[in-house]
Amino acid sequence: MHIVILALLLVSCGEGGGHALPDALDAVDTADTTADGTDGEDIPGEEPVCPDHDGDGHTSIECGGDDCDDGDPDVHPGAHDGPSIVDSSVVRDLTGGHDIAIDPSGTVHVVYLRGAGELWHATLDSGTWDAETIGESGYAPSMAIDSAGRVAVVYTGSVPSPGRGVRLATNATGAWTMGWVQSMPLDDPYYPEIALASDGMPHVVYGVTFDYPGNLVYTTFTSGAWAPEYVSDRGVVVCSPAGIALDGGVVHVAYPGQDNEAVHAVRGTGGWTTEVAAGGEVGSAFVAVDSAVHIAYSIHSTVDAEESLRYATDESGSWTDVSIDEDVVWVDDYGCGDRTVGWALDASGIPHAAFHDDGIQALRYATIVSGAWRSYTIDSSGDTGWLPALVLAGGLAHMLHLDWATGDLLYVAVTVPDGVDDDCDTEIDEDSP
Ligand SMILES: [Ca+2]
Ligand SMILES: [Ca+2]
Ligand SMILES: [Ca+2]
Repeated sequence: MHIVILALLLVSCGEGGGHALPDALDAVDTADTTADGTDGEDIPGEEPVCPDHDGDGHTSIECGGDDCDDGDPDVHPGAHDGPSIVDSSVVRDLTGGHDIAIDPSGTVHVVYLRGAGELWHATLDSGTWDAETIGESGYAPSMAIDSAGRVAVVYTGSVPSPGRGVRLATNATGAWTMGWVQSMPLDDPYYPEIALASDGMPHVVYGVTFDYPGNLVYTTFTSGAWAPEYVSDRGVVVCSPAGIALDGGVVHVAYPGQDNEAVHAVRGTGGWTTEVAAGGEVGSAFVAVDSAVHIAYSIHSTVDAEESLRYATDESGSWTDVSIDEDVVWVDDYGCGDRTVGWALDASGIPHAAFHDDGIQALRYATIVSGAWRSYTIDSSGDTGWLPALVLAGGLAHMLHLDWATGDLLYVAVTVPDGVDDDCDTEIDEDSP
């Protein structure tokens, strides 16, 4: 009698109407678990001895297997743990000086120099870079995009045309227009960095004079004119890059001060106030802001320096600092005033850094994973990682960097470490892509 019932069940399954068995049961129950002399058959209602519910080929730890998450097929021994490269391309050959930003629709924008310093703008469209010339020459561009998708680029103007000084190019009207932020002869402006307020208003910081100590100028466009003012009386290391970030209407700037410290300056209603965020032979400093201030700074030295990239924050109520990557040999060697760290905060307030490691001539990427900094080698294909720029969007860290050996401008996007131990070795997000 039971033979008849079994036959009816098998027919029922075979006719495929209403009796679907779990795929995991089909895939993994390869043993003769029913002691009926047949391996791997589908037995309705019978669970295999040790299931692989997510079908990744690994049975769960609970029944003696090694899958630490049997509900996620991407988690199992041997899985890649850490960021993964999801996109990469050569933007352009033979460039120098560049920046990256992402508009509200998620389109990646880059700006870069070609030839004798002609400025170009390109967007990434289905794996292809659509490039256009901005129509002017300059160097050291910094780019920002506002909530309406309008692109603004500040750069140092070229001599003899358009002349020395800080320029602003914007496509806000649909075509590129250029104008002076600061022309000579007020000192000698150079290496501007830009941040845009949510209303599109540009806020720019740049260095002036080549005499030590130089100084730092902040300006914004109010009442129809640029209104430059000195950020501080602490001076600034000659031709060192500074960073700017906005927190609502409050402007934050970080820079290396005249005593080689990392300085944090805030523009409140009463003007500028400055404080020392961290000491050391600081060569460059970059700032990002949420409810706290987050500064990345490089340690400049004439010899290879350990801990040449550090992080300072006032998150705890007072300034603390820590090494971002204790293995990095050198991040600070490209030349006068060039960007040494790509620096951004994600929506959770976690900082992310892109930088060049001269020890291995590679682009490195670092972020805080489970409370500690972790670094990854992203591109060691040539002498890569120079002039790193970084922006976060869509769960990815998008980076732009230069291969010094070939002159190629390179773009790469990686997944942000997810805090999951994907390979079940109890260490979290430890692998480079
Ligand atoms: Ca499994
Ligand atoms: Ca799994
Ligand atoms: Ca792991």
